[in-house]
Amino acid sequence: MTAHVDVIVIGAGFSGLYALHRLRELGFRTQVLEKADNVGGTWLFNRYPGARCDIESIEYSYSFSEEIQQEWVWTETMPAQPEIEAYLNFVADRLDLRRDIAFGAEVVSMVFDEDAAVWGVETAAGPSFVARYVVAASGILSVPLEPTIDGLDSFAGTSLFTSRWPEEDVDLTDRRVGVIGTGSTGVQLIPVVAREAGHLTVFQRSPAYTLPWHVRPFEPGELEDLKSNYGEIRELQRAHPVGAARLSAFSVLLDMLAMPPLKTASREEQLRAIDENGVMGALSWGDIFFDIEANQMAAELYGEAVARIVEDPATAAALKPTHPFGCKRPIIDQGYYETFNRDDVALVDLREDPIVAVTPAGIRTGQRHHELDVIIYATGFDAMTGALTRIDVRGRDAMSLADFWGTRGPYSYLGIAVSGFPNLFIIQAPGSPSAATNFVAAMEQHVEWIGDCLAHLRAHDHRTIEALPDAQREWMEHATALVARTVLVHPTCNSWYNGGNVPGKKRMYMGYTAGIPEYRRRCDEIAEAGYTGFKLG
Ligand code: N01
Repeated sequence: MTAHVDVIVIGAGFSGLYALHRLRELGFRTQVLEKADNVGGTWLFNRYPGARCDIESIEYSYSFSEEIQQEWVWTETMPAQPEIEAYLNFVADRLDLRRDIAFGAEVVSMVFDEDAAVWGVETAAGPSFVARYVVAASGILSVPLEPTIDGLDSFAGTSLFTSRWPEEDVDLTDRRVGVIGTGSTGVQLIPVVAREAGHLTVFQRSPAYTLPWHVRPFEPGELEDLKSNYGEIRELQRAHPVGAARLSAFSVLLDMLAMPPLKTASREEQLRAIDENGVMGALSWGDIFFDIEANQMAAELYGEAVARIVEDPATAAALKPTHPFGCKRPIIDQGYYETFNRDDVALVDLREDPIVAVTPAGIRTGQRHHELDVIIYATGFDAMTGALTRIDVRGRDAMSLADFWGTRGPYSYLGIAVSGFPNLFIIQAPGSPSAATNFVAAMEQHVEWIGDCLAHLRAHDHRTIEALPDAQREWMEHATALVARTVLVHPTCNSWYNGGNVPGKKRMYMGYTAGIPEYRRRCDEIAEAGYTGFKLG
């Protein structure tokens, strides 16, 4: 049976839930298709020990509803995964969203019917849908990157993946655990696993830059005070380039830009910086995002700061990063480097001693065999494009979105629409601010802009909207020019920001770095001028 609706929304994470609410309010018959059995998106699957957001809870939350922001009670400054999952469930119930969400409904194909100007959407379980519009709220970090290591399936112990961590408790007590991956996920997980496991071996390919951060419960009355001031907090957040005006992993980067240059700093000044501020002091220089030599000097200083924390000189040296700081997403931690001072934690530097294979009893590197009971993979995501390229999306002339992005690169217009794919809106596509900002703030702007756009199309009897190729090309040139002078495009930078973490993926920086307010201004200008750069049919 095929159901007919106005809009299909793919995904019931942060964006899909708000899209459903907004579009329903505007009077569109909207159906959400969610592959999981509950709401939450990436915050449902990534339930590994230590999972936590690195933006403050009062900013990493919906701003569109005064009732929700007053009623929900956050317990900590930066929320842990269980609290975010509970929050999204609360929102789904509070707004009565579940009645329009089909769970266990994984979208496998979407074909645009040019004559009828509608999308035909098929799910793996069978039910199909026809809708004038599709809003892909399928997430920027929702498709795990499965490592391709020889023998991975042969392991006789327990294999765990951070991106699909089991719901039931995992007992690591007295077990020999190996962790592969030292990005944001690994850096959060490693100190927690070290406290629980009998022995932990960290298999590190690229050492991380990570800044220590104090996360704490709210003091009595503190959250109430903040809530009484929510209007102002949201206003400041809205005006802030990263969509988070309070201290966050992103705002720290912006603060660094305002610091004096490292290249002209004396040795005394450099040492004072790490005396006073440790690893943070090593990186707090204004020139390191634009000058690769300054960046390399900062990496050296960072290594010195790490060596002051990590007692074993060989381990400290192995923890010193070699890629430019800033070219990967910033990371904050709670006790990461201190973890390596434990007797029951070992570090394997895969640059010196690479993994050869997973064996039934552990991991074999070039130099030895590491016996393990549990292997945890924290190996990242096929970000930004991965969710949609795993669906067979066919636009005009049966053009495949996966083929287009795979050959041309991850192009879009405004990070929201792709030429050749009419009536498809993508929440935070490549070319949108998401990657370098508070995702929730960036996403809310997208949902609101899309809602207004659909209302405009309905009011003016349009059946289609499609990005024009020239507008798309100019947008990507503009987004690319913004980062051209920065270390973000340095050739040694392999990150989910540029697809460099996925073998064979077309490499291109996928964010928009002029900040959310500037991005919003441009989007609004385009809408007010009658959706310039789009063809309305
Ligand atoms: O993924 P990553 P992540 N053998 O890609 C390594 C968000 N997030 O899940 O760098 C050995 O950063 C890989 O090594 P290398 C946040 O946006 C947010 O950690 O490719 N190693 C790297 O060390 C973040 O940026 C929060 O050399 C292998 C690691 O795995 C994004 O999610 C918390 C390997 C992957 O790091 C992704 O973070 C968590 C292999 N075969 C996540 N394959 C917060 O809000 C990969 N690696 C705090």
